Amino acid sequence: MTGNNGHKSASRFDALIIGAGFAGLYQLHSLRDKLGLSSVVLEAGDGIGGTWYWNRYPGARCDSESHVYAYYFSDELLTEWEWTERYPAQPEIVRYLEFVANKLDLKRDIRLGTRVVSAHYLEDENRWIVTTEGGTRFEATYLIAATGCLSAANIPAIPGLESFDGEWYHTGQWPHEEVEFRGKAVGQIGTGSTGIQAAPVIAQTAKHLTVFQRTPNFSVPAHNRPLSADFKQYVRESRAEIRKLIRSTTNAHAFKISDRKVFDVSAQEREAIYEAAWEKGGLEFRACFQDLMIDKAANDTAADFLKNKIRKIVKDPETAATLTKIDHPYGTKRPPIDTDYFETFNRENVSLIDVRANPITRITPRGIETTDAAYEFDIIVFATGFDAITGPLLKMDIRGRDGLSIHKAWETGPWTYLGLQIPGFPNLFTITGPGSPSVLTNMPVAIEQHVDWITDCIADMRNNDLARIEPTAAAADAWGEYVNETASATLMPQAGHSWYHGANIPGKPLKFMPYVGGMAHYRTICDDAASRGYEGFTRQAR
Ligand code: NA7
Repeated sequence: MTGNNGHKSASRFDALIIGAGFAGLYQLHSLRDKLGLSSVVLEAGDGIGGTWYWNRYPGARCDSESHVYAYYFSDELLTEWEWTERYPAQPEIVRYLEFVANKLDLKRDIRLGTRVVSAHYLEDENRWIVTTEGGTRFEATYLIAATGCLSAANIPAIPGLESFDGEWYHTGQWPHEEVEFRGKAVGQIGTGSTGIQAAPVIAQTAKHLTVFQRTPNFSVPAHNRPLSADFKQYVRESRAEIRKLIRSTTNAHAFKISDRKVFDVSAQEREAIYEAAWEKGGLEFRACFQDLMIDKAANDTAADFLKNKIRKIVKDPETAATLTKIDHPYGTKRPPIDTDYFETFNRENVSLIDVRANPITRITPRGIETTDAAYEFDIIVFATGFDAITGPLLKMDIRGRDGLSIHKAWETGPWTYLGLQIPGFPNLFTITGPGSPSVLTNMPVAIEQHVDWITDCIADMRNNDLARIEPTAAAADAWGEYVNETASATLMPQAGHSWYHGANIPGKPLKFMPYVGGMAHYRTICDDAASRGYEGFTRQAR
């Protein structure tokens, strides 16, 4: 870390990384320990963990299975860590990341409690100037946004929230102190993956839980359980095969999507396949058939199966009807997995309100009003999701060449090449950015692939004495069209309210953001671009 005059400077680095989650930690290790660059991570939270630092709501747990929700770049990390449950709970994930950070001695280069508010590129100096909320200034040649896809909380602008006399929390900004639900009337808005995890846990202690549902959701049981000694041994011994598998599958999980098609089997066989997948539990349900995401009639068979399950579980027919009025094909919104979500509606202390039929009109000092009723609460829980994928980047004042702001560049939606870089923003890299598979995958695999690509890219530039890289506008245009076409070839666009295309945020430009073509294929595309001399990018010496 040397300044202009050769003296060490506290604020000038080769690389600045924003965010200390899975992505930022591995990026720091890669740039600092593999390339020897002076690098620092700026992290808004007072601890590491990124998404998992903030999402500590009741029931918070990852939907990826624990043995694949881990870094696979290091055998040492893999052999020294042991997960305890089939799906890792939030505290265990944070413990895992602490273990990694300590093992790799990362903390000395992480500045906690340091929220980045702006990042401006100075062309003459080929340098990014980054400013924090506290007014501290950092400078670097490379800027890497490891800001996550689901880190900008969406608190809907419901009139009157400020007048509410009780406590209220967004699940993605959950307090570190215990929230006491015992004896309390709780209102929960939202029934996405988060709401589906939180409701059963809150219901266990609350006096009464009222769930406000706008869009009903499919959900498959998680069947979480402690991992057996045999399974732990299998994971330890088979890490090479597991690594190979998760790097070869569409969604970067340890399961392959079946080759068979829905109507290649009899109705009876199909039912048996769905039943077995339901019993097994987890995200693998969508891998039962290869055409579930492209053929509506095929998808309907899965949707019907899952709706029938809800009707069997939920005793009150009216509640069951509200839960099964699902308006999108299965899997076109992120399919949640659950522990006793539908069973929770059989409890005496839980009720379900259909806010599609009777929307929420305002929040009052005492609770929530809809068009037809008023409800009183001690606590309101917003499980209302995120300004996903682009939100964390747009929250910062990022300006590239000639002062071009990211807001302007993305006026009609995100514009990137490979989800890795943005035209006009030299040396800025976005880990799991829009246009990459990101949220459609088991994230650590997508993160490792991006970090490795970025690290190789920077190494190659330095070896060739190149100062800057950015994609061409033509490459970004073509990539955007391809991402869009790929999504349009599936049923994905049929989910009207999905955050995948920004529809959950009023005024957000509608554009399908993640690349649906699969992680393995995407990896090849990125590798090919690099091996063809960074095709689609412009690289300059000065
Ligand atoms: P999601 O999946 O965006 O879910 C948010 C939920 O909140 C969803 O049911 C929304 O209904 C509901 N919502 C949002 N705003 C409102 C208002 N104003 N009124 C009523 N209901 C509202 O976020 P999650 O946190 O559950 O999950 C995000 C991802 O984290 C998840 O997919 C995993 O990848 C991990 P809507 O569906 O928009 O009608």
